[in-house]
Amino acid sequence: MKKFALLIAVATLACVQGVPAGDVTGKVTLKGTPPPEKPIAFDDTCGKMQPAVTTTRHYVVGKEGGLANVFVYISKGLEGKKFTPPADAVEVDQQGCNYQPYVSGVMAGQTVRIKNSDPIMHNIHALPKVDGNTEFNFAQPSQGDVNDTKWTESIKNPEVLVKLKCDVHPWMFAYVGVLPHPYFAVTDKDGNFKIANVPAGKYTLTAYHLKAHGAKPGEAQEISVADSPVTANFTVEVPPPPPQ
Ligand SMILES: [Cu+2]
Repeated sequence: MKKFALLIAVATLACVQGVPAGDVTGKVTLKGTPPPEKPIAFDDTCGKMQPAVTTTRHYVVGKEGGLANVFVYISKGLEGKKFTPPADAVEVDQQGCNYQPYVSGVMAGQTVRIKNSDPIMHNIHALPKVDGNTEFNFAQPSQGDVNDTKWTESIKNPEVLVKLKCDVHPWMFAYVGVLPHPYFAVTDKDGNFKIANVPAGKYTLTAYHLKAHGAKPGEAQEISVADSPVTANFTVEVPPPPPQ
């Protein structure tokens, strides 16, 4: 009898561990020539800090046209499934009078740790648009200030992307994608992304770039994940300039 119970336990464990899943990887390539980035008109204090970011980051293009800062996520196919937010925080740091990273992603309910690494005052002003997410605005006057609670108190619902800005320095912006599941990624400097361990199934995968897509939903493609890696590449076009 004991042996039988053990066999059931082993079989159950094997099933849990054996849920088929695959990594989804790919590259987002920019087609077309983006407008030149604008130099940031720093004030005296920030200019003296030799900031790492000195221009706008509208189109950050790397090797072979790879487009950085694209938010890639499963937009359909996970409805009705429940996921637990990761316990670790995603950090948004104020560093050299800019936000790092520029684009990031979290699960709804996950902490965004807001930090100030600069020896001057910044403030974080979140401007969500989705119902149930509320605006917040608070100052971090000193180097080393950290806040783990403002985000989780205010941003409870999925939203792609929540805009953050600093009211002290009008060039400072960051964007955070919020999803009801953990299957998303932001492209690196060469446009590559990897979404690990996606459960087997059929999904819509969307790639959204703030400047290229604006109010549009982004590029979408259907993917089918089984027990092996899936490749999904995207091409994003620079939109035509607005009529003069
Ligand atoms: Cu600031």
